[in-house]
Amino acid sequence: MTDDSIFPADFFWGAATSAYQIEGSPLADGAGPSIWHRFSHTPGRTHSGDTGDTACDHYRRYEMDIALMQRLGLNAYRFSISWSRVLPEGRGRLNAQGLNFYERLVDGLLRRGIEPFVTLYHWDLPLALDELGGWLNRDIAHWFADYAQLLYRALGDRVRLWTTLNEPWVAVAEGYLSGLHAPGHASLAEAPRATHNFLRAHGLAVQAYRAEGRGQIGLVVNLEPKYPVSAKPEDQEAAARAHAYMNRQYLDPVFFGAHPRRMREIFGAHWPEFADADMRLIRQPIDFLGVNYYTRSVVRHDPAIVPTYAGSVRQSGSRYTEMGWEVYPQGLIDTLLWLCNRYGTIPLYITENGAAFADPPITDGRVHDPLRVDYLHRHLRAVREAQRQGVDVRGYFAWSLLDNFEWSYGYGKRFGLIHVDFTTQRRIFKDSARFYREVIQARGAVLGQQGSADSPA
Ligand code: IFM
Repeated sequence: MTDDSIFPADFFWGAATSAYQIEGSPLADGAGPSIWHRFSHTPGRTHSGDTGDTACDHYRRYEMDIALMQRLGLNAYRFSISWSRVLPEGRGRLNAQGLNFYERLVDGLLRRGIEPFVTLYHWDLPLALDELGGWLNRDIAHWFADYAQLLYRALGDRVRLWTTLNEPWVAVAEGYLSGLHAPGHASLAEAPRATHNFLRAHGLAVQAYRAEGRGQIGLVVNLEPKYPVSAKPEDQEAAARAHAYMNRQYLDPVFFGAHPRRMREIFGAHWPEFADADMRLIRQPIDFLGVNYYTRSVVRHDPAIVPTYAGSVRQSGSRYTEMGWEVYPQGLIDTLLWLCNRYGTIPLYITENGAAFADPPITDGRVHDPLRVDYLHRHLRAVREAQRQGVDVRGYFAWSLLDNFEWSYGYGKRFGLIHVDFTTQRRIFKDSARFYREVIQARGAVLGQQGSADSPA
């Protein structure tokens, strides 16, 4: 008898992090500052004035962290490269010591049988490039492709899986529209231009990879299904707008070579015409798609929410994380099925999934985090269910390996499977890490068989 809950033998069991959130030492060994360095050092921008100056001190403790990954049983690790560590001014002069850090990291992972899964951009733009206009300057597509090419050449003999951008939607919505993230702009006119340049940069970097890459390249997007709160036309329309804005804004151009028509409805006169040649550049075939999934949104028309006029309705009876995100594993299945229906059967990775909960105090050297265990359990079951329904999901990366710097929330939100004491840098496996290890060892058999992904573990 076959056990239906068993994941394929070549499934990637991973965890994810990003450079600014864990590395610390942002200016060490010749590195240049990033926009997040400036932003977090600007009073009032982050919770308690927290910065990534030390974070998890991973830059100096990476060997210990690789050993923890091995203890966890991971066979893949998703991390990002700090552009300004490698190119302090974002272009031109190489900082060999910065590049060497990533070479040592990759070699250390491979020695322990862990597949490196590299993200080229996870929000930490070199400050020098921001001073030239950053994502608003069309030249950034070339700066990014040159940086990407340098890394393909340096690491391409060892890294087989690459992604260009992490969550460009968040980078624009928070960095150029709400101003809650670096570079801290709040402009309806800038957001569409930044979006378009992110997409052009992605397209050029994929093109550069095709010229010499030996592995696979994709893009990572954050997706969140939008369900209308009622059958009223205005709520249905609001949900459709929110869906186009968050879920289709980056994927339609990449897969179809066109921005969704609703973008003009959302941004009005601020949404420019984009050249056909740009759209052709953006529509590069990719080898896989990375999906970051955390929650869903139940949507109603809300004139106060700019630019979509779509607000979220809190669901009584649901559990919410410390980020205020509803725990809703069925949304992951719905999202994956929607992706396959709309864009075809491309290989998929769940490149982030996880939850911030207020962990209880450490007792007997243990961190008991039953809510995170339950979250993981139900979402992993959802992944398996999606596979059973025919979706080609090839790997799962828990967010995050370690508690870390949660952007404007600073160290106030903990997503880690591994607890980090930010004073001593001591790491402790939470119960969720132990649970994940068991799941990996059993290839999912411990998740339980059938049933709705929504029934609590
Ligand atoms: O911490 C972030 C990560 O950098 C990008 N995706 C969502 C995570 C949780 O907010």
